[in-house]
Amino acid sequence: MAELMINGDRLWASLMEMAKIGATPKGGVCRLALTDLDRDGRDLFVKWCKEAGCTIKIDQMGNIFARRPGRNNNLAPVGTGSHLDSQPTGGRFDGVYGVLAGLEVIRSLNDHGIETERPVEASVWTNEEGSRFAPAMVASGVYAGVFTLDYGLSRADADGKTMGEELKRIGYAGTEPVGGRPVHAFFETHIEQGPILEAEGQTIGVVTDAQGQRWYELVLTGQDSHAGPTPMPVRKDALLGAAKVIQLVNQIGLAHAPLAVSTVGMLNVFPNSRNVIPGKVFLTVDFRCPDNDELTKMDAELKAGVAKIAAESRLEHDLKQIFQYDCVHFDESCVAMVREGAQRLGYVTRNIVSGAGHDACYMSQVTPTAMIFVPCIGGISHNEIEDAKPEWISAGGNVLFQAMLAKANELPVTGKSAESVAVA
Ligand code: HGY
Ligand code: MN
Ligand code: MN
Repeated sequence: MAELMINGDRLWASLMEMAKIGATPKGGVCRLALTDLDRDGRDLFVKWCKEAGCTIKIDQMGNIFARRPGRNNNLAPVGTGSHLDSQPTGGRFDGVYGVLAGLEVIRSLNDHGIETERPVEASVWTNEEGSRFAPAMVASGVYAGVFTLDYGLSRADADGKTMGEELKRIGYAGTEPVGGRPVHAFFETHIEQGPILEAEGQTIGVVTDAQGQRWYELVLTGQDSHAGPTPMPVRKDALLGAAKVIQLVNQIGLAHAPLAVSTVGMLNVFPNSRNVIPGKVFLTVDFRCPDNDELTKMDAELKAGVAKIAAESRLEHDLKQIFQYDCVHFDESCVAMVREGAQRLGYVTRNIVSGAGHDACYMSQVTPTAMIFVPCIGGISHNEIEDAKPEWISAGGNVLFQAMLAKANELPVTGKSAESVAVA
């Protein structure tokens, strides 16, 4: 039987259409979570899904579920999806590729006139990036029961606006409960956001695992004073202390090479005036490693190192861990389904560990989950120049189609407790 394929040109065209929303000068996008531009992207996705015959449900964290009915709508659905929110200097593929690949599967099921046993759902997860509102993946985290709904809705941006207020403002404060319903399996398609697949000439990355993460916020407090008359020995220079912490964070990453990575991504200096010794600095730390024990050691080294630097520089310090999840091992039967589909379609394939976090990381806590990676140009992402080849985008969509179809036609295991769910 000729393998069923998606319409890659249509998927590419949808990606380019969505990329017009929040387009930035260097060819990227800026659609920060719950801004008007995020709303516009959501509205376009919902419009396309309705045109494809889906019903739409939105939960209290603003997660969107576009459902294509199956033969038996009492069965748990097969889900796929990712995010539409972007980094401030984000690209046209991060997140949105997984959202629109899910829509393309639904469009292709329609084209091929296929009725699946189970319903199929394409989803959009709120605030995956953790850029405007920290932490990352907070809405899929609420869905997975890792965060409470109150915690999620109370996340505030730098201006003190909360996710709850912004969801209401853009019209995506849904009424559906967040999570707590069976999902038969979940797949997320994503660009690798790193250099391996392209460098090795691979088309599909079969994602077996995702590395663990720890995010910290540090406030160093010294004393603002005049840059002229204040003698060097008596200064309490918070920015000098921060410079030493930035060096420490880099050294910790290097000390746990080759797998660990460490980043200081944000630095706010107060009062940030050229002739005032900075009295306060806020900075963020991002640790990642595919080994939980290494992350624990890095955590201890950070805490000890920051305390030493603060004492030596006569600074107060407030170091908080704001986000953490352990390494993720994806469901082996779903991973095998991705691998077999890719090989059946003749794609060059390799196993890979995800360096980035994804909503699939939290979904793996509530349902069998796997991810499909495709290369991106130069391995660059979280950058306006992020790019991919149309043939890669089509390949990932075809592998997703195979996996979703297989899972959507799986009948309940006989004898298993009734899996039927009340159709809300
Ligand atoms: O930080 C991450 O890995 C993702 O982009 N939120
Ligand atoms: Mn992403
Ligand atoms: Mn991202």
